[in-house]
Amino acid sequence: MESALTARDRVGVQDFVLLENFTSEAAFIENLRKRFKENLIYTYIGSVLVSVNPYKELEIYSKQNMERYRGVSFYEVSPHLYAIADNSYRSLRMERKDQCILISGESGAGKTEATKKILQYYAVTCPASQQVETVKDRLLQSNPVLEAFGNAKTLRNDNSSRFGKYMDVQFDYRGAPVGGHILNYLLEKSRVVHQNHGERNFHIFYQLLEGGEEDLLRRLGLEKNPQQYHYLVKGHCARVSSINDKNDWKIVRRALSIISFNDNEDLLSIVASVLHLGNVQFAADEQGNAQVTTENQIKYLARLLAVEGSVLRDALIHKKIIAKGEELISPLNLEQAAYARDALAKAIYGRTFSWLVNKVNNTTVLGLLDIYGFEVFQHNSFEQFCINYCNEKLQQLFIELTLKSEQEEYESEGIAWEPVQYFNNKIICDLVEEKFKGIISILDEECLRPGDATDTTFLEKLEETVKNHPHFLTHKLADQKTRKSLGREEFRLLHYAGEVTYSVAGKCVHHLNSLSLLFPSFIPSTQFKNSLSKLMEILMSKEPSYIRCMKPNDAKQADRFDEVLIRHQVKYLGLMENLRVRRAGFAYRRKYEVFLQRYKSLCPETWPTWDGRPHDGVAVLVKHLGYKQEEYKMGRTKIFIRFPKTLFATEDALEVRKLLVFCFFSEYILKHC
Ligand code: AOV
Ligand code: MG
Repeated sequence: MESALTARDRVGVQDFVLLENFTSEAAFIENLRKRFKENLIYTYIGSVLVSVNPYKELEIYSKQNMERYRGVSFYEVSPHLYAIADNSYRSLRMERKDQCILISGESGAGKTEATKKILQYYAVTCPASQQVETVKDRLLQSNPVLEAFGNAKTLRNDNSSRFGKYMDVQFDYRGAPVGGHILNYLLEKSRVVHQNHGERNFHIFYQLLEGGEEDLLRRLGLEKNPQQYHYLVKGHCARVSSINDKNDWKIVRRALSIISFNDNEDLLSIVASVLHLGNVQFAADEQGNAQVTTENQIKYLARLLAVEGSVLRDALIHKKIIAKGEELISPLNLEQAAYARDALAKAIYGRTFSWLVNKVNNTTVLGLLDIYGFEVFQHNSFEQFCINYCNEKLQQLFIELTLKSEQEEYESEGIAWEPVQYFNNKIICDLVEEKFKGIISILDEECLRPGDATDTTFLEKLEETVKNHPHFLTHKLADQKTRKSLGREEFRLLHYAGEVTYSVAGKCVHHLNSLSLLFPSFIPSTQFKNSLSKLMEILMSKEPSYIRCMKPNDAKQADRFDEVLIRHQVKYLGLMENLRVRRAGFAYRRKYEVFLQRYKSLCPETWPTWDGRPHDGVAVLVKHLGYKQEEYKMGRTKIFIRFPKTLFATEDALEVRKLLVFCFFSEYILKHC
């Protein structure tokens, strides 16, 4: 039998707070590496779960394994998503407090997979009834539908979520799920009309073409081949080896019917119309005005969108301006018409997506947040800015709540609080969101200003307003050395996770104004900010659990642990900060009952049973074990142990004892059988 000591050597510790050298990043990463090698992808920092994407199927998600975690105390079983899921569920039922599970990490780290696995856990382990089965089905089946419309292949992830998702699951008094609600955030609409090299449009387009029955495609006027559609060829990779569009189509069709869409065909008509729209072409007449040259597409579009062909044609090549109460119609040039076409395609798709989410929604409370991860590309635009700001807010919430809960626990246990030094990223959030002088409010002000606002005036205004901010830099503000790395149409933010340079090109497009006429609910960035702050409010009102996902390499490969990449994520997920907060005082804490139950065999006075208060039993036990005064504290309901080595010594003693008992038994069996 392997001793506790050698096992620890091989597989590391299952909770980072038990690392002897807890301030060392190297020790942290070494522990992750050891565990990853043994396929142990989950590790705790206290109650936070750290997960490393295995990029291969592990045998840890079976129904039997789910049962192992059901109703079992957090620390009695090895770290797992299910432990977090079960713990939240139990707190929800016992303490009657709303819970939320926050899942973060970079693109491809495993957030969406984790969300799905947690939902599956609830679907299997929660009590059921006929009505509940329907709810469970809807909750589970909403996933393939939303993924088909909201996910796409990117360079980083073959199934990347291009929208943020917050999902509420409501449970009744028996703990059965009775409803759910999904909030979605900022779909990356630009993908509808453009994809970078090696990336695809949203899955649904390819699924429909690959899997759609012949007569369906005929009715929609579509050809099977994605190469026929301008909106599908920008990334030059319609086919991806890891994706089976034909099969996925079947799953999505089934899912759509389970969440009771009777009007599937209407939905697909709209999807098809986006493809047709992408194939609408223009030519310039003698005056330089755009004319539609692809009448066939207009014909299909008119039918699919149920509008007059001539009205649609006119709308694509004209703009309407309202000046002094009068409506003026003027022609568009080629470039403007192409822009209007693309804007319409994006808007149609975006609205369809919101409509879908509404349709999936029922009533509401256990929240699951799966949002896009922190992103740094070669070229970062407005969308990356919003995504990273969102992550910045989540990090702030994380630090605040971890500190808060730590402080509260010390207080409720009657133990003196020892302050912790940490980096508070509020300064960056303020830079983005402050009223009047934050980046978002300047952006909106400039973009919505009629007349002469441009990308450069936006940048100048920014420079003027936030110039001395330590987390903000532009070409003009930079020193000689850094200046070279910044373009004139860029600004750089020093996020908590690292530097990102954003391009302002195309931010202040005037088309914004014309578009908002077409679609009055067009969302300016302030609305994104407001919807985020509403989300933060929702999250603050619940008791949070955290899952921090990491990806082990950029090649999407199993068994490859790229230390540089991991170190980067440890840094920007703020894990060392988190560990420091958690280890500020005590490495280990357990309820007296649990501690006594586990170690009572090590002391003749507590073995086999202790009849008094668990608190007193533990006091007797640790005295017997020779714990020194400075090594532990007795709280109201828990014992707090300062150093891992104290606990390890106790664990080792237990191991020896188990071994002794085992030897004794085998001898007994030999003698008597
Ligand atoms: P993400 O949600 O964090 O990225 P995903 O959850 O989509 O990342 O994970 C990416 C891929 O990694 C999946 O498609 C799986 O192939 C694999 N994977 C992740 N977790 C596991 C697991 N526990 N076991 C096996 N394979 C896994 V993004 O949405 O791009 O930010 O925007
Ligand atoms: Mg995802």
